[in-house]
Amino acid sequence: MTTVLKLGGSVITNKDSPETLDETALDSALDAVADAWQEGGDGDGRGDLAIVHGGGSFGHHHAAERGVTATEGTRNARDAVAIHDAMSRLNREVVGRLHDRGVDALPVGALSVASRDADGALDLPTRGVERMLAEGFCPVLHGDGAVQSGVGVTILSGDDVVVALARSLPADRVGLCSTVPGVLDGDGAVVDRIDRLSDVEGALGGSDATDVTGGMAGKVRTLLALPVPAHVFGPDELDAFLDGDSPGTLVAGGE
Ligand code: IP8
Repeated sequence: MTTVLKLGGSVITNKDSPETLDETALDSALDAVADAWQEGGDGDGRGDLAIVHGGGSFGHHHAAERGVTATEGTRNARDAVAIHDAMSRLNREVVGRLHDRGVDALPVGALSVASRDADGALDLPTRGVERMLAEGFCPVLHGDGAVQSGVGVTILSGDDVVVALARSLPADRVGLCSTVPGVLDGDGAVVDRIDRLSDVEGALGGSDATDVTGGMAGKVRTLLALPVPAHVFGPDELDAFLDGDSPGTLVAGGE
């Protein structure tokens, strides 16, 4: 049973202040991950769990400062590396704190291997991640830059990494832990299930902090392209999701 879990950048960082962790939220999310990883697997204390984290106040501030988005690329290698380095600093925090909790986490950066064609179709080789899982490690990937034909380096969101992983591993369960308890309708209530974007498009606004990859509408559009159902839920439901429950919103595009 392979689970791909994304920890949203807004959950684990303070998005309003550059390169600032939300220590409490990060530690509590990683406690839940460590419990699940130690209980999972075939009784050997290791679960088939791949983690992806978003950019939060690490990647997005650096990307916005340099005018780089998911579609507007840069040909300035120094700028691309500055964005990647910020994400690597966040990744080191996540991986190090997982080690402190007994999880054999390994960092995986996409910039070196991921690419998009001119139409934006993503190629992310995942054989290494598959082998890490098979060897009992917990791969920790993140949103990053990725070279795109004709555009330079654009932003690759953690959601896109989740989709690529879920397709090629393949994943059995996908979860996105966000700051909200699910996808919210116009009245602020959690939508139980989404089968198509038109179900909720009117109710979805942009992100309320600097986010160069599209907020909740972009997230739902991306998840609808998944071959398996995905769950969007808040930090309080992370334990429940990792226990096998179905909290928050089910985005059922792949069913
Ligand atoms: O927070 C964006 O990942 P996301 C990563 O999952 C960068 O959209 C580099 C801004």
